[in-house]
Amino acid sequence: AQQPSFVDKDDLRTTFALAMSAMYKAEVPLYGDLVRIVQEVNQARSSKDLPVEERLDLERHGAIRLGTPHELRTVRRVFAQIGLHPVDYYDLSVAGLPMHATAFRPIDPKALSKNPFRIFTTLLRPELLRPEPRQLALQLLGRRNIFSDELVLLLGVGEEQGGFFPDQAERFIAEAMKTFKWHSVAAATHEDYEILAAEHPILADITCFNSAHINHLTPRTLDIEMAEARMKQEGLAVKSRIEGPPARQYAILLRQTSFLALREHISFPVRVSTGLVPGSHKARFGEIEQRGAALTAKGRRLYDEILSEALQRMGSVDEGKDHEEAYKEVFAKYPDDWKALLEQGLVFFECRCTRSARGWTWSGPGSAVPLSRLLEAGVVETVPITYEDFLPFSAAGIFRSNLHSTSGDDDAAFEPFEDRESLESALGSPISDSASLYARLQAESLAKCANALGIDEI
Ligand code: OOG
Ligand code: NI
Repeated sequence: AQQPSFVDKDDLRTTFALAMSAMYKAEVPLYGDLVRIVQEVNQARSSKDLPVEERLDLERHGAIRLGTPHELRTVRRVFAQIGLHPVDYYDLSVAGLPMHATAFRPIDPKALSKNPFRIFTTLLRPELLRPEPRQLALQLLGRRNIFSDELVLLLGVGEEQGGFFPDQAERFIAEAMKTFKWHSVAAATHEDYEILAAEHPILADITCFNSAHINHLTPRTLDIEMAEARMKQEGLAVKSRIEGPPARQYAILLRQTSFLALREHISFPVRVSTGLVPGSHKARFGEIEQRGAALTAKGRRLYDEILSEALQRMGSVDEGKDHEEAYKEVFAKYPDDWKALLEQGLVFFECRCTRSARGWTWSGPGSAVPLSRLLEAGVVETVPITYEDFLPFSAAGIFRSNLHSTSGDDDAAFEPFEDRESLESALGSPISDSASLYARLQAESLAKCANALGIDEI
């Protein structure tokens, strides 16, 4: 008989995402409503510009928050089994959050096209906390174990074998879900919870439970404005604004919004007896996203410049409609036609030969042909490379909308600084750079076209 072979990692990622989606819908019924709204909006929009195999009913990302280097390293190993790898470093301390992050995502284009599901993963930075809450946080984190014995065992087996056989894969997914599920009984007393929440609401979320509960999942919408309007119509409490670039002709980067985290009933253990006391906690929400072209370093610099100017301008006008108008007005400076984006080197693109490439020969001097000439001749076309990553400012906006603090953002008790090395050392592996990944895709597509056209270089 034929040996059963390993389950494909991309397929396993889809199984994982589906399991997570089912679990989250069961845990947070409102999230099921959000998915339905997004599906209705996507159906209402013509889908003519969608690649054929694109599966819109699959979530595009989720997020978890971890407490210790050991947790992050183990999660990295779990995610590697479903084809997810750390890409890009996000410093959230600039936004007053005592944490930094990476995004686990598929890296190669084939894997991305099969299923681009990713998980934004933050790690607590205890060194940014004041000594007392820090000590309490570390004490709570030190005594918790968010991985089942079975999961750790399977992980070792999967790593040694180089994959999972179908029955192992099934157990692996079931055990992994335990790490990310919600616990309605806290692992800390109410007093400890309050101390940590007073230091930072996110700190209580990270340290007071015996799991790294998934805090949101995010389907992709074809029309974020329409989806936002429908969410409001149905009475969902929607975040005050859509993060990222305003609506444009040519979508760039990432736009996102969400319904706000729900206040949920939680029981807290009592120190001196075996009883429980009631309380509540806010962590979980539902988000939607719309993605556009990845930007080059130059394009990103321009985006960041305009973003900070737009935010400043927005801050100087009254809340409400004018607010968004001011934001949009500043962003009007960002070129919004494909030719300009391309010519100014602001976007990453994939080069493809057209049908006219057949039989075409280069009659000019030399054998390196500028892209512009090939575009003029109609033998190649350029298509945007989709941005697969996150935006630190938008992420901070999502975080902030879910913390009840009404104050500004500068009330943090620490000086912000980046610390990529310590995140990499916690991971036990280097973090890839998204810009190099996009640049490589672009270069490979150019080389392939040059080859097909019989020229040395484009
Ligand atoms: C993560 C927030 C960041 C996004 O889409 O930018 C994020 C969190 O709340 O833990 O998911
Ligand atoms: Ni998100």
